[in-house]
Amino acid sequence: MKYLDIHPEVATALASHQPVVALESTIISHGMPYPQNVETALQVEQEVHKHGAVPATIAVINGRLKAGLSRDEIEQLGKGGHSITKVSRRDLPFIVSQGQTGATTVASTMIIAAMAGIRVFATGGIGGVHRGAETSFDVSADLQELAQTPVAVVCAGAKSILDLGLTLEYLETHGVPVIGYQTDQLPAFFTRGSQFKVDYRINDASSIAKLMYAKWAMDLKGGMVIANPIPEQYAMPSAAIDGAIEQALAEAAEQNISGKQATPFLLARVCELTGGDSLASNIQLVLNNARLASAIAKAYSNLAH
Ligand code: PSU
Ligand code: MN
Repeated sequence: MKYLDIHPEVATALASHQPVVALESTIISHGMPYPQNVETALQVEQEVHKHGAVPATIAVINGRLKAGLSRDEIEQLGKGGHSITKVSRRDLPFIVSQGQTGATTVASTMIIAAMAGIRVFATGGIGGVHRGAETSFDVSADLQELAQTPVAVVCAGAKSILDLGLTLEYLETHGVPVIGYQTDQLPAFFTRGSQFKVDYRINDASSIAKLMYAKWAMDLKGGMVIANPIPEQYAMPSAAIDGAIEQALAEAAEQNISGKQATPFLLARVCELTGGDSLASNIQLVLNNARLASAIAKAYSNLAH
């Protein structure tokens, strides 16, 4: 593909059917503060390596779609923080054609992963249907991407800055399976459960790989959500998190924050309001997702060739 650069280590792994795990970069620039964002991004890559897969952190650098970043590029995205353009599907043509740099969301990371031939992607939380979407129409492009692009997204569910019930309804409408890894409930990012059920519970990585294989062998378009609860010891008390989320939502409404600013604003406010606690939990759940994604990528690479 004309605009795509695959990092040599990633290209070698893909050519020899070795497992590769895609990682996103909006979580670096907009999801966590500096310098923990850079430390975490590097640590997540190491965790993928340790678990037998090759990491491919994805972003757009000077107009090039990158599957696999250098240390300096990760540092640049982390230091830049909110001044880095957040790039989702609709932003790609502008950023690429103008030779600019941007951090990729779940949606655009899926697009670039699929172009490169990567089928498994680990992140923290996906975007979804925002609370009040019945009037704002704010539905993350991540959900439409899951409906059309063949990548399995391993996440800790979604933060309850979103309407989790409407998010599940939207995914159902668009044919996106939501799989709970060793759980019956949809995890709510900082907490292991919620009042919502996943579609199917699967207890091991190789059965998840079989589901991926079956979906794509039937030519069903789109991806799937693999919801992996935060490890028990890092989960947060829901009262502390709910209070921070309610306050952040109220502030966003007061300040008329909307569109692509909404999610980064809410993420940053929840992080500030809960102090370092939520950041530590956030880091641990991403590492946990990287481990599961590596196991799934290994199992899938054994099936798929
Ligand atoms: N939720 C998180 N952390 C994140 C994001 C969401 O808990 O970093 C980021 C992801 O990159 C996701 C994006 O794809 O926010 C969704 O933004 P929006 O709601 O504007 O589509
Ligand atoms: Mn939105």
